[in-house]
Amino acid sequence: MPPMRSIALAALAATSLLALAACGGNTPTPDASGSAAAADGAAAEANAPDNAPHVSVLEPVIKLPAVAGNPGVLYFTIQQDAGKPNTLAAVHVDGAERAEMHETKTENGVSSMAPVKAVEFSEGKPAEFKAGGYHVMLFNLASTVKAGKDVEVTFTLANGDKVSTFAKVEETGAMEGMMDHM
Ligand SMILES: [Cu+2]
Repeated sequence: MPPMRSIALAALAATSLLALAACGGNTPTPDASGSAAAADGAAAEANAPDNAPHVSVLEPVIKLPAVAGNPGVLYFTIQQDAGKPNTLAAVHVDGAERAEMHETKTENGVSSMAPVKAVEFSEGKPAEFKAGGYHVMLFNLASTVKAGKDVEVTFTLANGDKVSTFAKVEETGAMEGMMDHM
């Protein structure tokens, strides 16, 4: 009896479609909230161990280049109040295409600077990034990085921990700029 069978199949198919439609209508709400909650939980878990314990960054300031188009520079002090010594391995600055740690050295009255890959600091021995020593050079600054703004800076330690803060953006005097980066 083929006709009967077709009807039965059609009925079955219709039931399945209804069931699917019902599911389709119902599932998105619990699914979406469920996955959002899961994502929040995962983000919180992923972030917590990343925050470097006992490490803080003092007085971060970005100096704009005296001549537009030249690199800017980031100064700060990174310190810790407890725990094992740390190593600063990388710096990221929002709005800078590239941020490089440099060290300026003066030998026989001649200053030169070279990139450095890591700078150590420990309890009681902060690493100071300032004119004439360590500094972070900022290449290809976006137009959003301008005097008076606060720009997010993220410091990555060799162990993978991170510290984020905001640096104040300031103009650089012409002489100051020339002395820092001949
Ligand atoms: Cu430099």
